Amino acid sequence: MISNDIVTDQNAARDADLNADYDALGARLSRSGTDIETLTEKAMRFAVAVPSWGTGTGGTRFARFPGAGEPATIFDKLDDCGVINQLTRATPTVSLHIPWDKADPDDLLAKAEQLGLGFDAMNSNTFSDTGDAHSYKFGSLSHVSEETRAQAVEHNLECIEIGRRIGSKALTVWIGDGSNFPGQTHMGRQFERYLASMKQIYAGLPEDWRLFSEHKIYEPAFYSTVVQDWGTSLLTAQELGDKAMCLVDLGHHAPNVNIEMIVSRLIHAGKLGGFHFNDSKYGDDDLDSGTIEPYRLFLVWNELVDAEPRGLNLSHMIDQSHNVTDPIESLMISAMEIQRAYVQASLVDREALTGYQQQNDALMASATLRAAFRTDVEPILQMARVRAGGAIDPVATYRAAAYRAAVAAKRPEVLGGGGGIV
Ligand code: LRH
Ligand code: MN
Ligand code: MN
Repeated sequence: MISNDIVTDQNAARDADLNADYDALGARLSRSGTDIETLTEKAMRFAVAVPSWGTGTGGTRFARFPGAGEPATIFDKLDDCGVINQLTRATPTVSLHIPWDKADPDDLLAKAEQLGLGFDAMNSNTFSDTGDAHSYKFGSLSHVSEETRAQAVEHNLECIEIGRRIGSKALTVWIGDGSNFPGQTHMGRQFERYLASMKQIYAGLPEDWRLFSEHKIYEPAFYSTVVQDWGTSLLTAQELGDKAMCLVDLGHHAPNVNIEMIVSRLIHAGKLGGFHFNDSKYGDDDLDSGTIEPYRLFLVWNELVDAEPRGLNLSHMIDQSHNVTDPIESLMISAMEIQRAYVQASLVDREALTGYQQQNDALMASATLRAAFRTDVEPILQMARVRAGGAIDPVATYRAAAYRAAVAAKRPEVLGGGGGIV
C-alpha cells in the first residue's frame, strides 16, 4: 500500500483549507437546521464495493491499450483495491468475477485480510467460453441443451462455494442469453428454462445468502435478451423466493429511461437488492460514475435515502470499464462521486418536499431537490476521509506516492492489441 507518511504529509498541506471550508459549510447548513456532523457520520458509514475486473485497463471490441503496471493476477488486483480503500476509506470490499479471479480461497482470504478488505457479491460468468465442455455461444442457463444448462448451474454453485469460503454473502447472476434473429428462439420456453436453472442455483444458496438477478436491455444478444428489463428481473426474484433480489446496473437501460422510478418500484416490491454504479451516454458504456449525468445519480440516491426508514439492505458495487484512465484513479473518483450523491440526497428537506408535493407545487418541489444537489458537500467528504485515516485528496496523494510506477517495476508488461473482429 502507500506509505502512511505520504498520506500524512499530503493531508498536512491541505488541513487548514479543509478546516476553514468545513466550518464555513457547517455554519451555512446550520442556518437551515442541518447538523454537518450528522452528515459526516453518514459519509463515514458509506461503502461501495470495487469490481476486481475494473482494476485492469478495459477495452472495446476494437482494441485495448493497457498501461504500465497493470495487475496481472487477482492478488495484484487486490493490492490495487487496498490502495483505493486506503485513500478513499469508502471501498472496504471487492466483488470477484469467476473464473477470472479463480484462486485458492484460503489465499484470497489471507490476502484480503492483510489489506483490510472483505468480499462483496460473487459474479458468475456464463457469457464466455473458458475451456468448459459445452459452449455458451447459444446461451447458458436458458440453453436448449440440458447438458449446457447443467454446466452453467454447476458453475454458479461453484461461485457460491468459493464465496462461502471467503465471506461473501451474495451471488450476482447476469447472463448474455438471448437471440440475434426473430424466430431464432422460443422466447417463452427460453425464459422457462432460465427460471428452472435459477431455481437450481437458488436451492444451493446458503441460508444467509442472497441471489441477485441483473437485467440488461441488450448485448451480446441484439434482437432479444432473456433478462432484458426490471420486469423480467422482478418476475424472476418473486418466483424464486425471499432470498432472490433484483440488481440494477445503471448502464443497462434504454436511453432516457427513468431509472430512479425503477428503483422506487423495486423498493415498493421489497425486491431491490443491489446496484452496479457507472455512468452511460449511449448504452452499457461503463463510464465513470457521475461523469455524464450526475443529477440522475443524485435522483437515484434520492429514492434510496427516502426509503432509508424501511431499513433497506443494499449491496452497492461499482461496475465500470476504464479505457483511457488509470483504473485506480477512476475507481477512487467514482467511489467519491457515488458518496457525494448519497450525501447530497441526505440533504434534501423531505418534510418541505412532501409539503410541496401535497400542494402540487411543482416548482418548489423541484427547487427543493435542486437546492440539495447544488450544495457543495466536498468538505464533508474530505472530513469523512481524513477522520477515517484516508486522504483529503486521494488522486493527488496517489500521484505523489508514484504507486503505479512502483508496481510497474514489479509487474510483467502486458501487451495491448485488438479486441474482437470488427
Ligand atoms: C454485464 C455486466 C455484468 C457483468 C459485468 C462484467 O454487462 O454489467 O454485471 O458481470 O458487466
Ligand atoms: Mn453490471
Ligand atoms: Mn454491464
